[in-house]
Amino acid sequence: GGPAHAAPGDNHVPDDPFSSARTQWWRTDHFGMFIHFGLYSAYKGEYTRSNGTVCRDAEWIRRNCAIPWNEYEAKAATFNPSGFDANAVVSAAKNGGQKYIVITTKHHDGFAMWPTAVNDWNIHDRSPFKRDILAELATAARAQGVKLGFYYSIWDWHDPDAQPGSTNYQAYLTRMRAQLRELLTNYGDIAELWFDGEWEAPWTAAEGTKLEDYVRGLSPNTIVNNRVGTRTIADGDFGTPEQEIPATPTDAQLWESCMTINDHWGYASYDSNFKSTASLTRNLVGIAASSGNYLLNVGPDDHGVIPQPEVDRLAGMGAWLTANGPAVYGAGYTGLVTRPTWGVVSRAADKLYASVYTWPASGGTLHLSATTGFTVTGAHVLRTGASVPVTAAGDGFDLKPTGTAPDPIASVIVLDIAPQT
Ligand code: JFZ
Repeated sequence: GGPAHAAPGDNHVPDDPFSSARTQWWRTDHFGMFIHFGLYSAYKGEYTRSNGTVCRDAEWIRRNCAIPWNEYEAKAATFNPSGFDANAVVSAAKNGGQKYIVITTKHHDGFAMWPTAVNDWNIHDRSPFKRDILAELATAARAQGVKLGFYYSIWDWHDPDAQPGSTNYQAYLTRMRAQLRELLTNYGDIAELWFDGEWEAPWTAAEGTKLEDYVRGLSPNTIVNNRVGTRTIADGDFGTPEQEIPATPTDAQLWESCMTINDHWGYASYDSNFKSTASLTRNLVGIAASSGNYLLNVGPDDHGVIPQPEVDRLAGMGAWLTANGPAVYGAGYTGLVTRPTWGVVSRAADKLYASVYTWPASGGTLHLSATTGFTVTGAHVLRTGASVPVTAAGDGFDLKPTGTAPDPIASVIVLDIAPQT
């Protein structure tokens, strides 16, 4: 039987993404690292024109700053990110509690970050950097138990056959498939495939259906985003809200919200508008409590090194997760309570995890409004084990924790619940 979300006539989804064995680890883990790293990183977010004016942008810099292609290609000849350390990248993810990594293999500039045999617009053929960062990442990720996924832009500004009005678009699509075959067969298991740029002609929904069939045939266990098609609910395995936390959990589709850690995806040396560890952590908790995934981006610099403020924030999140992981890993939407003003509540089986952002003053109460009947048999602070008194009150329960907040980022109270009778 076809999955409930499939459109009529849709036969390219192999099974229901919710129940598929393919997605279960992903639905449990909730948290991944996005990496935007490409030739654009070499610009450090700034292009100085010959007349001295400066144009700022990150991974879109070639287009938005109208860098002539001959200049952009010349930049490739100097691109040597020799500081790239796959083990350090994977450690940064692992220390942050991130269970998977999705790296840009080819962004809209069309520049392949691996030694593709399909064309010579790649880091191996055009730059002095002769290493294969995807192979290095795959090895390091496997060694450290982190999963690896690939971002791949369908939109390609560089390939002449991919341009609007192309009379030879199929030739580009053949090359695209050949590159995807390399990515899905040369680097071990690929956990996730994150397509992008599907909104640009000449790409069509019909091509998306064929592409999804193709990648599933090559790698049936790879989780595919909905930008493979036209982001209908039948496209791929999961939706891709960008820079947002959907207000209400959706039962219709798996989803993964990708977000920047500052204000750019790719490296921009002047962008120090980093989100705080607390707000990043609360994003993760809020997303997990709505049964979504959080793909938090880092932007390695022109040397291939993740900026230290980004590494530090991940480490802070990881420290919080070490103490409070059960509120995120394996947890999801409660289906039992409304979201309180003082924090967010997630659930795993017979436990609720109340992540408290605003700890009550001495003698104060945290009220939880129930949307359906259930009982609470006990509660305690996850980090300290301190018991928390709970009483039935009004439309739900009152929690009366004592003392000061055990955790300034989010203090987790575990409620043991009994199923409604
Ligand atoms: C795309 C890329 O253009 C961008 O450079 C970055 O890689 C990001 C993750 O994805 O940008 C988008 C894609 C979709 C939307 C907005 C920006 N959208 O749906 O609003």
